[in-house]
Amino acid sequence: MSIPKTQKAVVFETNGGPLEYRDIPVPVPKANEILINIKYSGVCHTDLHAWKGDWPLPTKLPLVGGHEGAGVVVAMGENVKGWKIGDYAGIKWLNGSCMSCEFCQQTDEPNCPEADLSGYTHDGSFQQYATADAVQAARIPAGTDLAHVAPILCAGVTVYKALKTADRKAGDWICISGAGGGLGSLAIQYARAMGFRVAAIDGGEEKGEFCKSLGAEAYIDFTKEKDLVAAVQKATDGGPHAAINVSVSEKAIAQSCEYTRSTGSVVLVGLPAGAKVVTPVFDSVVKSLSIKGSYVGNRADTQRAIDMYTRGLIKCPIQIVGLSELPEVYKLMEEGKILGRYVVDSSK
Ligand code: 8ID
Ligand code: ZN
Ligand code: ZN
Repeated sequence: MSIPKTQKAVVFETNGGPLEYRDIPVPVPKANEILINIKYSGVCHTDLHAWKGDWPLPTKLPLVGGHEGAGVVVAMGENVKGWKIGDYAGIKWLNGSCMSCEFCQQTDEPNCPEADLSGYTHDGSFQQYATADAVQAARIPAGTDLAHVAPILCAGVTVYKALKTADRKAGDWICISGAGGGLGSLAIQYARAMGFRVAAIDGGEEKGEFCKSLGAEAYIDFTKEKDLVAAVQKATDGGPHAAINVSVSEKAIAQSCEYTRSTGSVVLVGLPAGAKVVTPVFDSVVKSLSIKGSYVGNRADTQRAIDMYTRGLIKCPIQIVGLSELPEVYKLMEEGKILGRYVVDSSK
C-alpha cells in the first residue's frame, strides 16, 4: 500500500483562529503507534470547545482536531502487536496513556495524568492519515460501515459509560438533557437498549420528533416550558432516577439537580465553558443525590459500545459532508441546529 507524503487536513494555528483546509505532511507512526487512513470522522462538540479554547487545559498549536475517526490501518511502528495492515481501526479521544500509573493500572486510563488526547494534545482525525497508540486505538470489526460507526468512538462510548455511571436498574426513568444532539441522540438509544425509560430535553419541535423517533417516551422543550423542573417531574412520575447532562448549559445542570428524584444520580458529561454545578447543599443532602462526573470510557467500554452498535441496537443518525466543510459544521453546532451528528468524509 503506498502512503503519500502529504495529505489534506483542517488545521488551526490559534484558538478561535481560521480553520484552514490545506496540505500537511502525513505523520510517521512512532514505535508504539499505528497509522490509520481516516475515511470518516464524527464532529463532536468537544472539537468546537478545543478550537475556541474553552477549557483550562491548553491545546497543542497548531492543531488538527477530531477524535471520532474511523479508517483502515496502513502502517505501524516496530513495537506494535495485535494489529495488521488492512484492519479497521478508530481514533478516539484517549489517544494514549502511560499504562503504569494508579489509574491506568485499574483501567481508568482516561484519568491518567499523562493522557494524550486526540484532536487536543495529539493531532486528531480531521486529516486523511492519523496516528494512534496501538494499545488504545479502537478495534472496529471488518465490514462495518465506517461513516456510521464513527460517532460511536466518542459519543457512543461516552454515553454508554455515563449510563453505567448512573448505576440504575432496568425500568428506571433516565432524563437526558441535550437529547437531540450528538451524544444525546445516542444516549436515548443506549438507555433504551439497557432497559431504561427515557425522557428527553432539548429545544424545538423538530428535535422533539427526532428524540421520540429514537425511543424517548417523553419530550420536554426547554425553550417553551416555563417550569421545566415541574414538567420533567410530571413526565417521569415524580422525577427521573437519573439525569444524564449532555447539553452545553450550566443552567440545565442546575435544573437536573432539582428535578432528579430522591436517591437518584446526576451525571455530568457536557462541559460548558467556565460552568459550575450550583445546587443547594440542603436539597442534595436531604434527597441523597449522587452527583458524579463521567469522562469518555475505557477500552472495554469502547468495545462494548461498538458491539452494541454492530449488533444493530444503536443507529447513528448522521449527515455526511466533506472535511473541507468543517467550519460550516462548527457554525451549525454553535447555533444548536444539528440533529444527531455530522460526519466528515476525508476524501472531500
Ligand atoms: O467524556 C465526556 N464527558 C464528554 C465526551 C464527549 C463530549 C463530554 N462531551 C461534551 C462536549 O464537549 C459538549 O460539552 O458533551 C457536550 C455535548 O456534546 P455533543 O453532543 O457533541 O454536542 P451537540 O451535538 O452540540 O449537542 C448539544 C445539545 O444540547 C442542547 C442543544 O440544543 C444540542 O442539541 N442544549 C443546549 I446547547 N442547551 C440546552 C438546555 N438548556 C440543551 N438541551 C436542553 N436544555
Ligand atoms: Zn467527543
Ligand atoms: Zn497513566
